[in-house]
Amino acid sequence: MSANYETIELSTDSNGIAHLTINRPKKLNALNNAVLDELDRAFDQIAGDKAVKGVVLNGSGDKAFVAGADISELSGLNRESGTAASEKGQQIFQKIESSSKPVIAVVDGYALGGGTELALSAHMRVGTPNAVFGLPEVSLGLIPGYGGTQRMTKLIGQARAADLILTGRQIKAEEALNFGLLNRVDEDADSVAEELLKKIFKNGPVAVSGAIEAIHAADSTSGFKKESEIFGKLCETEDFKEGTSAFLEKRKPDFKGK
Ligand code: CO8
Repeated sequence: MSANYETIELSTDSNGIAHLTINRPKKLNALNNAVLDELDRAFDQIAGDKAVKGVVLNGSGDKAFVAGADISELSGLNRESGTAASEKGQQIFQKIESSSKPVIAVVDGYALGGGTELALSAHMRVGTPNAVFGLPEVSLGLIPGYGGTQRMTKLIGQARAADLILTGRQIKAEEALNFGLLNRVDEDADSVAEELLKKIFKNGPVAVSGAIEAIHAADSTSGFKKESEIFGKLCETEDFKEGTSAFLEKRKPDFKGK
């Protein structure tokens, strides 16, 4: 498999497992436009590569899976570009979710905001005991915009999703496992993910693809559209400007509620 990527790494092992690593460790693998575009390309490449039977998705370094969308790129968004950015990310994450080859996210360290949303777009999640999940967008004057409001609610239920999305609090691996957000927790999460994939590979590939398609067939598209619209609207608020500026200036935000 060719590897002409700058922000991700992609290689395939002898078991047919593609290892896709987001590789911006100095920025805790934050999702900027370059990463999103390369993720999009990588999943096209994976779909067309007969040697690949499944995917392990992770982040480089031991501190973070992905610490969210790149806040320095978010801070310039307005209503129109915010809606468009949300829709673009949603489309890429939907491509991951609808991959006919099983995708398992391995989470070691922070999976925040868009990082949690990326993990949610995988078919399963395996964490190390250091995994931390959270949807802190409200602390920036925003909401999750890459499908998190939809997928989190579907996965763990409305009450738990509201707890996470409205408070923006972080949860550790054990609570994530209890919530059903993580499938497994293990020090050697990579190996556990690989073993899960090898077990899946023993089954009929057409049945596996059909099962993935059937599992996701119940998704409603109207909720995703609403998420993008609200995300875009929030990009025009003073609270959003204050929230993102405060993060970049390393201070606490002073929200005025407008
Ligand atoms: N974006 C940009 N840069 C980031 C991000 C991020 N999300 N997270 C970390 N970084 C950078 C830091 O700015 C820092 O850079 P530098 O060294 O140049 O100052 C570097 O990564 C290391 O981070 P810290 O020094 O902050 O490391 P700490 O160990 O002190 O803290 C944390 C780690 C707690 C993870 C902290 O970095 C943090 O709070 N990060 C932000 C988490 C966050 O709020 N994520 C949500 C972002 S919003 C989002 O994801 C929206 C998704 C939907 C978008 C839809 C449409 C576009």
